[in-house]
This record gives sequence, C-alpha cells and structure tokens, in this order.
Amino acid sequence: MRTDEPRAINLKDYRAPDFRIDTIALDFALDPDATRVAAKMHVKRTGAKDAALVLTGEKLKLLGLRVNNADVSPANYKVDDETLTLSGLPDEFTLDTLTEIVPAANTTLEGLYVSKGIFCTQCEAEGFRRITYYLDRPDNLAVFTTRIEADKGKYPVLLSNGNLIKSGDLDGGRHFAAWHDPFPKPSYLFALVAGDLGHIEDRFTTMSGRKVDLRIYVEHGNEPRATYAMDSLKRAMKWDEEAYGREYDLDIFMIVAVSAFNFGAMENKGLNIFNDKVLLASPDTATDDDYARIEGVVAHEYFHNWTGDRITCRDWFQLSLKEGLTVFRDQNFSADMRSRGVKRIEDVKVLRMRQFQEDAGPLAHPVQPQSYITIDNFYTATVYEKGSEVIGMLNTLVGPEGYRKATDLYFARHDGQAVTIEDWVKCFEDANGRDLSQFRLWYRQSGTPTIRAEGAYDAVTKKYALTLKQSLPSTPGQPDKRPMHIPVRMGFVAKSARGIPLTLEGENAIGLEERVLELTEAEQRFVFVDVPEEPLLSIGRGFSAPAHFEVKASAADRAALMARDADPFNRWEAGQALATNVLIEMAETEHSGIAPRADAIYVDAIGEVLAKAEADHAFAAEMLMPPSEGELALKMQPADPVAIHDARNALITAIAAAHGETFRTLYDKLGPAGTFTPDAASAGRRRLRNVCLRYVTAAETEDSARIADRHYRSATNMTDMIAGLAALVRMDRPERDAAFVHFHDRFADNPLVLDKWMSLQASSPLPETIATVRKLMTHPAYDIKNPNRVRALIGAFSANHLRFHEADGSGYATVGDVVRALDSINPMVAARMAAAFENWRRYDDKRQALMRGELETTLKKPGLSSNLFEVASKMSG
Ligand code: 0A1
Ligand code: ZN
Repeated sequence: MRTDEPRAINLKDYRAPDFRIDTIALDFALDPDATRVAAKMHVKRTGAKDAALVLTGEKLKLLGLRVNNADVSPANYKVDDETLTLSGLPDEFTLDTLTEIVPAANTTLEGLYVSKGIFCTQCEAEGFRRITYYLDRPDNLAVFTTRIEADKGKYPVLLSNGNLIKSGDLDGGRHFAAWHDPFPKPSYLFALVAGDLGHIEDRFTTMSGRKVDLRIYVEHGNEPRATYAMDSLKRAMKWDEEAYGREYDLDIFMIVAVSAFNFGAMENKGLNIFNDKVLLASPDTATDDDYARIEGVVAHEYFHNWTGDRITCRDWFQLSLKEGLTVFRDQNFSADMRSRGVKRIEDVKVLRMRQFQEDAGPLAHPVQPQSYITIDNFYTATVYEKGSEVIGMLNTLVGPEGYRKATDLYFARHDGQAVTIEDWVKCFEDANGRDLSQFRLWYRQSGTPTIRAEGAYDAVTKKYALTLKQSLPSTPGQPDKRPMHIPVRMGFVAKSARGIPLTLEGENAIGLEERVLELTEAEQRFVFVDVPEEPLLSIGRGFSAPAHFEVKASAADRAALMARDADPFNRWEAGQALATNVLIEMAETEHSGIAPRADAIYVDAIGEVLAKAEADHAFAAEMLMPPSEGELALKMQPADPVAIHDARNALITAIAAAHGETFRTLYDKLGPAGTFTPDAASAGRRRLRNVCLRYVTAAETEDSARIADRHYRSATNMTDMIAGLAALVRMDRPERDAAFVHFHDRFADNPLVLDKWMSLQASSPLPETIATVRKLMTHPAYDIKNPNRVRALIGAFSANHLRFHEADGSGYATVGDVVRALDSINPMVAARMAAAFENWRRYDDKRQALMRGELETTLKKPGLSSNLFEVASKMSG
C-alpha cells in the first residue's frame, strides 16, 4: 500500500514560471544501456530576483552541471527524485547539464526507450523529464537543436524535429546527424528516433507553392504497407489548406511507425511517431475499419501541427484546447473523405459507449478538469470526444462562416503562443459578436445533460407548442449544476409526405424546414405557427449536443421516423431507440422468468430498411444492427449481462427468422466484386454483406457454421476473413477451431494480425472464453510489455460484456491480475485498463462486491503507481 498519498495539482494554482529557457541544444550519445545527454540551455529570469530555478527530472543520473561555463557549488544546487533546484542565479545565463539514462530498461514507454531495437521517444505529457532536467511544462517554448550520435551499423537512421542541418561519419563506426527546429516549442513535442528503418517518400506542394518532402519510416519489409498512410497524409494536408487555410511550415514532414507505443500516435513537430497498428495496412492484413482509422489518425496528428504545435496549451488543464479541436478537425476530414451521415453515427456510438459511461461514473470530470494527480489519466473520452462535441456546438451556434472567422482569428492572434480554452472561446465571441458566457459551462460542468421534449399540437389554431426541459445530474465534486446553452437542431416529419416549415410565433417570414433552437433555461417553450397537420417531432438532429434527448413516442411513431425522417442521423437514432426499448423490455421479461419475445413493429421496420438497403450500403448496415450489449447495459439498472445477451440474441434470431430470405439474397448479391479497394463505397458494401452474414448465421446451426466457414475460406481481404471468424467464434462447432488454427498459422509472423486473432477469441460469448484468455496469456505472441498485445487480448476481453461480468468474478480477477502486474511495467496503460471496473455500481450486489474487491486488492498493492492509485481510488471511493 502507498504510505505517501500522491499530491493533486490544481488549475487554480497555475503560476507562470520564474525563468524562461528560450533555446536548448541537445547532444545525444546513444547506447541502450547508458545514453548520455548533454544539454546547453539559454535561460532568462522572468520572475522574482531571489527565485530559484526548479527543473524537473526523473530517473536521471546527473553527471555534470555548469552555469555560465563554471561548475556550480554544491551549496547552490539540490537534486531529489523529481527535481534539480538551482539558487543564487544571475538574470541571464547558460546552463549546461550532462545526464545519463538507460533506454533499454525503460518499460514505461515514456521518455527515451527502445522498441524492437529502435530508439524512440514519447514526451507528452511529462516524458521529457525522463530525458534531461528541464522546465518540462507546455508554457516554456524554446528553439531546439538536436545532435544525435550512434553506432552507424545498428542505427543508420537518426531523426529529430525540424530540418536536417548536418550529418557525417565519426570514428569507431559511429555517425551523427544534427537537426534544427526553427519553431519554438514545448518539450512535450520533442522527438528522437534512431534505428535501422526503411522508408517511403513522396512530395507535397503547399498552396503557396512550397515543396515539402514527406517520409514514412517503417521496419524493413513493411514499406508497401505504408502507402495508404502516405496517401491519407497528402489528402489531409490538402484538406487543411481548404477547410482551415492552414499550410505546412517545414521543408520535411516525417512519420515513424514503432511497435511499442502507449497510445495511437504523437504529433511531435515535423516528426510524428505512430503506433504501427494505426499506420500499416494492406488488403490481406488490415480491415476496412483499420484503413478508416489510419486515415483518421494520420490526419489527426498532421492537423495538430497548427492546433497543438504552432498554438499550444498553457498548462495541461487546457488539454482539450488542442485535443477536442483536433478531434473535431479529423472527424470532419473523415466525413468529407467518406460518408458524413455514417461517420456521424460511428462517432456518436463511440461517444455514448465511452464518454457517456465515463460521465456517469466515478471518473467523471469536466472537459476542462480542475485537478489531477497524473495528467496521463486525463487523455480521456471526455477531453477528446466530448471536447470535440463542444466545438461542434460552437460551429452550430455561429454557423460555418462564423466558425471560419473565429478560427482565422484564433490562428492570427495566437500563433506561436501557449494559450487557454478561454482564449479560444474569446475568439468566437470577438469574431461573431456573441456572448458565450453561459456556453462556457460546457467546459466546466461534468455529466451528460438530459433534454426532455414534449410537443402539443392544436388542430384548431394550427399551433405546435414545444416544451424543452434540461437537467444535469450531480457528478463527483459537482453537486449543483446550472442550465447550459444547448443548440437543439430539429424538424417536423409530416404524416403525409409534405415538408413543414418551422415558423415561430411572432416571426414574419416563413421559416425553414429545419432549425436550431437555443435552449438556455431549465425549461423553455417554443410555439410554431401555421403547422398544417400534427407532425412527428424530430429532435436533436445530427446529434446537435452531447446529451440524452428524451421524447415520448409510440413504437409506431419511431418506426415512422426510422423510415422517413429527413435527417439520416435521426432515422438511425429512431431505430436505436426503438430497439433499445424492445431489448430492455425483453431483458426484464427474462428476469421474471418468461421467455423474451421480439416486437413485431421493430421486426417489420427492419424489413423496410432491408428493402432500401441498396441505396446506401454503409448506412443500411448501421440501421440493421441493434445497440451493443455494452450500450444496453447503460440503460438497465441493475444491468443483467446474461439477460441482455439473451435478449439481443433473441431479437437477432427473430429478425433473421422473419427476413432470412432477404438477408440471404442480399448477401449473395453483395458478393466480392473485383480487386480490393479500401474506398468508402467498397467498404460499405463489405460491411452490409457482413451484417447479412451475422443474420444468415444467427441460428447457429450446422448450416450456419458451414456458411461462416465458407465466408472465411473464400475471403480475399482481412475484413471478410474477420467477419467469417467473428461468426464462427460464437458457435461451438468444429469449423471454429479449424479456422482459428488455419488463421494462426497463416499469420504467425504478423503480430498485428495475431492481435485480431486474440481479440476475436477474447470476445466470444462461449463459456470457455475466460479459460481461453488465460491460456492465450501464455501464447508466445502475447507480451505484457507491448501495449498492443495487452489491449488486443485483455482490452477486448474487458469489452466482452457477457464474459467479463461472469457471475463468479473470474472475469474480474483475470483483468485485475493483469492490471496489477502491468502496473509495475507500464503504469499509464495499467491505469487505462483499470477503467474496465469504472461502472461497478451499475451491477447487482454480488458483482458489485466482486469488482470492488478487485479495486481494493489493487489499492493494497505494494509500490502502486500514482497513475493506478488515482483511478482505483476514485473508482472505489
Ligand atoms: N497527443 C496525442 C496523444 C498522446 C498522448 C500521450 C502519449 O503518450 C503518453 C501519446 C500520445 C494525440 O492526441 O494523438
Ligand atoms: Zn491529439
């Protein structure tokens, strides 16, 4: 158990530093077991005369220290585990330090570490302090020059930020390269890579005609699998010029793929470092979802060049300033590259599964947190995805032109600065002449608001009165809430086929058929006039706010909205709401011992969707699938994992029984066409066909196994192979084991593909899944030191709602054991995996006790990291 409780850092305590480091020259002599880092910094006093300079540094051996080229007397400096404090300093001086680190022993994957023989760095948020003593905080912007020296045979490629200024050979088989980054940056954007890497290259001409070299570095042999990322990069560069007027600013832009990485990727200036999982793709190794993810992450990191690098955060409480905005940018890029409607549905699904869950539990925090123990724990769905939704609402409120004016002002006003969320919102106010005081609450209040809509139509006066009520539950540390400023996009759907204009009482022009209402009070009434017939209400179109929209509607009304709402998002939403009602009722019925029965209105509505499926394959695929078990669990208290699983299966089986023929015909018709291309239309066709496969194999008979097996064996790309295996993994049939052995042998030398093999087995609903997972933990391809392997097996298992919540607690123990073991190796990833226990309060008493037990055991672990301490104590408290 920890004896010293880690200290919390609070936003209200922010103070600008007393010194500024404006240049730093780093010199690395690389050696996995003893790397020497010499740093020469130019430092100026900016605060009090007598203030000491406190630099952060962790796991460093200090070998040399000089101020203005003279040794520092021991009386004038002090070193502890986390800091180097210098006193008696002049107002301006050069500081030289020499430190030694052990990259090969660094399993945290923060700072400088070695991944498969390649040196690489991860400095966000506070990794630079594991490289050298520094003002490791985002508000110190410095110009970096980096010289790297290493064995030429083992590390022929030496990279850092900026432009290459010099390179050459040295004695003893060593060589060096020197890089200079002219753009002042915080230390978290520093990067270094050294290793034996292959690369592909291309060129991009910016809108002002500058030529930029583009390079993607990968392990030798993987070069062909980097071409899709390169293509995505060029499209992202072009899009940012068009959508935001942002041009790239260095002569070279580099990406490096590494196999051991804590997150997806990192936006280091001019040298992005990627988890190879979100970079490498070929038709036979990557699914359509992988391709889409690569496109999105490549764009995300590239977009950070302006939203994060050129304009950065003053402190880590402002994290959403760069992350929420950059997610909003990458989501819109992907929407433009693919289908906007389908992309919105996918993004909302993720938001609901991850962010709504977070916001409703013990880890809830505002988009701008007020306090943290470890900032690593705040790279969350709230900061990223809800942060993006908040920007989407700003966009809705000021309109696309107002949005562009605001971002233009933001770039003009703050280029080269470290700023705050407040500075960002101010640009929206100044560019649009609007008061956003109340809107700011979206950054400060945690929790997901509920918006209740109630409409009343008067056939005599032809008026429709809409009452909107908002409420926000209390969340940890925030017992009382204030009403927020919420854009509510809405429209009417006529029972006849006509469009209905939305004219509010008192307006003297006929309104449009869709409009955005601004809800600012706890309760507000909007009266529409000249409404010719009683309409159906379509509210929260495009998911115009990250809220629960609640409206009373009959199953028949929802089925009508599913078929006819002008807004594709709300067509999907009506189907999800209908399915959810049906499924929760079925789950609760099972609870009382009566066999669950599917609802005829929903089953018929699915028939209508099928009849129109050919019009938009990807959209139909979304319409045809009911919410996941995890999503349903958020709607049932206490959530019953077995009843939810059974209800969902029963519904799918009932739909399959009613429309089996149609699914089969569609399945055959959508069969493989020509060679593989990863574009959205082809991916949509595959997705719909694989949804058909889900229904065609729903009965889990011998015949189902045969069809799934044939699907797997005849697949010509990874998407279809995985769909075949996913169908088989549900069935206790001989084809299943044979196919998994076959797949394993075919991809035995490809860790990223074996990850999929592990994930599929970990997500099986069959009773032996926990035993399988435990066995896979001893498979040679599993490696607790590589986050991708742990996420593939343990992360996928935690998301297996049925088996993770096994009544005897064996699922909890499996994950709990891994989390505790991982904590000694990689605390950041351990803390993230622990979020599996986040919603323990939503389950029955027995499961609650078992999950709490895991958290308590974790809190007692000797040497517990502050990362895991922070999440486990918040969860169990
Ligand atoms: N800024 C990155 C996310 C990131 C954060 C921390 C990391 O290592 C500890 C790595 C990446 C992004 O938003 O893509
Ligand atoms: Zn980011």
